[in-house]
Amino acid sequence: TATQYLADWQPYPFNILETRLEFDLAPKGTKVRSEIRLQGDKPADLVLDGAGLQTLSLRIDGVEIAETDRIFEGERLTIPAAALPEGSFTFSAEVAIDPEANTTLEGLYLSGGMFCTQCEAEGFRHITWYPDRPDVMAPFHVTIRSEKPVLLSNGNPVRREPGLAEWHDPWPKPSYLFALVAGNLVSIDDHFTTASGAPVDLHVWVREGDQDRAGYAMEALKRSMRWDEEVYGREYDLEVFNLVAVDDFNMGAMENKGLNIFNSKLVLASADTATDLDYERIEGVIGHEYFHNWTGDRITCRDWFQLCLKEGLTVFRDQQFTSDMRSAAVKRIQDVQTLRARQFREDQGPLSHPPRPDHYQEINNFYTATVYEKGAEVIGMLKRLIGDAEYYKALDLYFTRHDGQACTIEDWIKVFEDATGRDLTQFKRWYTDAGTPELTMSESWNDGTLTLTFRQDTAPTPGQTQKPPRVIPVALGLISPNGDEALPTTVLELTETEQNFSFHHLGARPVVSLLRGFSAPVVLRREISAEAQALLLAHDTDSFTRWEAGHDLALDALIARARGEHGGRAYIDAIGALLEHGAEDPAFTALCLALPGEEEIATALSDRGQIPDPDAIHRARDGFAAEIAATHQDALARLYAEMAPNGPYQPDAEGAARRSLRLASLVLLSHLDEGDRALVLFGIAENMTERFGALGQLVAAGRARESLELFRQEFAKNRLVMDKWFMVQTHRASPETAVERAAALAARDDFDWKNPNRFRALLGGFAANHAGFHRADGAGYDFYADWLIKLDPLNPQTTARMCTAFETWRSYDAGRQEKARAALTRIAATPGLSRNTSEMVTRILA
Ligand code: BAL
Ligand code: ZN
Repeated sequence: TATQYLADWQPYPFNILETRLEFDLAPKGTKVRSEIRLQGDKPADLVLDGAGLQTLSLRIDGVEIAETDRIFEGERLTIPAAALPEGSFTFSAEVAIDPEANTTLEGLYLSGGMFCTQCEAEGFRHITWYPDRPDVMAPFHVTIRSEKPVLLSNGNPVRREPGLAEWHDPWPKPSYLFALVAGNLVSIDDHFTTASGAPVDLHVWVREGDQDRAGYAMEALKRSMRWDEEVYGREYDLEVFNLVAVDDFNMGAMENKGLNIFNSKLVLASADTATDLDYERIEGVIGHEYFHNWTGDRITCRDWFQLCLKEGLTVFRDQQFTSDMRSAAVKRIQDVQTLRARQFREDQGPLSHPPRPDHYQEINNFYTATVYEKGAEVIGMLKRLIGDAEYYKALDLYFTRHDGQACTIEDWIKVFEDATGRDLTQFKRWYTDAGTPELTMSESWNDGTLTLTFRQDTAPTPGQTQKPPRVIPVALGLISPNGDEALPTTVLELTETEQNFSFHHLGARPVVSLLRGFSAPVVLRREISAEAQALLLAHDTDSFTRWEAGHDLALDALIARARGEHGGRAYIDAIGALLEHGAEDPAFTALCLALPGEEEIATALSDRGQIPDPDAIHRARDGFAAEIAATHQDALARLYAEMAPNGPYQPDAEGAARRSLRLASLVLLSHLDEGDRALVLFGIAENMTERFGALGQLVAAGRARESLELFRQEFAKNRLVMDKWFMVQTHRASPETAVERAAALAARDDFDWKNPNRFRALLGGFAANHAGFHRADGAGYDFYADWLIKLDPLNPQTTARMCTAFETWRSYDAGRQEKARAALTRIAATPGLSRNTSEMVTRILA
């Protein structure tokens, strides 16, 4: 398979003045007519992308192109320069495509009878011949003919009559931002007036019957629009904004210009069907897609190697948005948890790559935690280094300088250099170098002076052996033994492999509160006593490092216990103090009560040079939870009762905080009462958050049979809730029974495995069942591999992404490794395996 290299990028030799598309929609035979007006400065071949198209006609300025002037090669059509007029000309094509047969969910396809599209990254070539690359931008004019009542495309509506709609998008855009929707949809409607007074019609389109679950999405959209005006000075730029919920979707959502398409799970919510986490994600992703209007659509990427230019920045913006709408402290802790669980895992394994990769085989395999979440962390570091005022100055320059362009990371860095006068050459390594730096800190104390020595090391990653030092902003503070803050947050800027910093005139030796706010995506190594951690947990002024201190105490205890040693007294004592005032900051208390997951414990053991035993880890975690609960049962029971609903359900941060503490208490108490409380809560809960939380405990306790059946009967017709039903069973089943449970669920008629949400619910839930997936006899690997092999011919994108379940396989013992390797090898050897999955499995096995 051909590898694409960043170094090979060449500008497209033509400008596109306008793209006109006409669709005659039919499930089996959709006709697409295109007219592309091009202009070139000098003679060049016209190279177009197309895949799976039935080509009916190809013309230049209305004249059919001679057979000898159509050179088809793979997914590429070349018309030699000699066959093209000089200056400007029109290329037109007529093709037929088959949306009904399109199971890949890229290009034009059908979801529940509705036509919809997904073109990022390279889906447009499945619709018609086109320069399907992000740096070729054009205004689009789209005509749709169909009997479906709702016909949508990008931009503003220009004509509507029975069976026909015409849309014009004045903003030049690349093909990946094209979208079309045609279906039996209903909308909820609202309005927004931009800061400069322009009216915008807002519509959220859903299937009949789903309207009452779309209101939250609309409110989140309006909050996003206002926020981007207030914080970034960015206004919306069309007369209408359409947002459509689709049931079959590979991604979470897509930022097509003026016509965002969403996985329905990120739109539809009501108190009795969605959890607090669902609501928070809906708000965050609605914000994310909306913010792309400027960071992605108005300014896009020159090529797909630059994906993090739009994704890292837009994730950073959606994180800021959620912090402003909810609790910044909670959001930061959650984001770091996700970063470590997904991005660190990726960056420390065979799939490690820089946020700006320099080669790939299949771009869809690079919509990764590194491009997204690490891409956002890198911007957070920049902002911390230069300060807020300079950051927004640089962003203003970015928007004015690059509006309407397709840009690179170099353009982005240059904007910051020009706005601040800094040289960011070394900082840029965060974009080009893979791997998570390890930051080791040691301390020496001498007569009132504390000297900190930092050392940074990054292990080699695939294809990159040399790891020169990076710029690392280390935010720290000092906490005196009496709990007072001896030094408020200070940012040290590390630039060398090893560096010292001294702090003088200190009374007593303080404890270093290190990496406040998680100021850089690094793995920290330091010696710190349990007493010092307890001091930080009790007194640190930074909520992240405060949480981290408790988390590290818990992790140390779990590591010891997984090795068969004793441990955990320090955490149990420290938590006792925290619980006394637990109700004052319920969300924070809940985060401190949540024990590190089994996967995280396994990673921590590997980091310390040990081979993780999934079964021992599972037992250790269970045993520790039971001990914590036994010690603190009165306090936990009191919090559980105190955090009961005090009014009707509101999906806001305050309500979510109370419910999170109620459930965190329940999780621990369930280790003592064998699920008695969970059973009661399941029966009385009036919102999905509590209900689903209780159900999870019942499954884990092996007492869920009746509750699961009640739940299924109530929600059998609600696909999103039934996804939860599948997921909770594979995720929370006991490790010994997880494979059998998953297999039984997979055999059900309502396991609609072609629907990505349902597939991810069952298989993704199963892969997250650490000890179940990594069962010693390899049954988990085999089961999972069988399903990947089955899905691949239909949906290569989702299959490839789910291969990441295997990315840690080399951390385990020889027996498990052998079985994982066999499963991976079996996938790799499958005849006709997609390029997507083939690339992933090859990299994982390498
Ligand atoms: N651009 C793909 C979906 C997203 O990141 O918003
Ligand atoms: Zn995005």
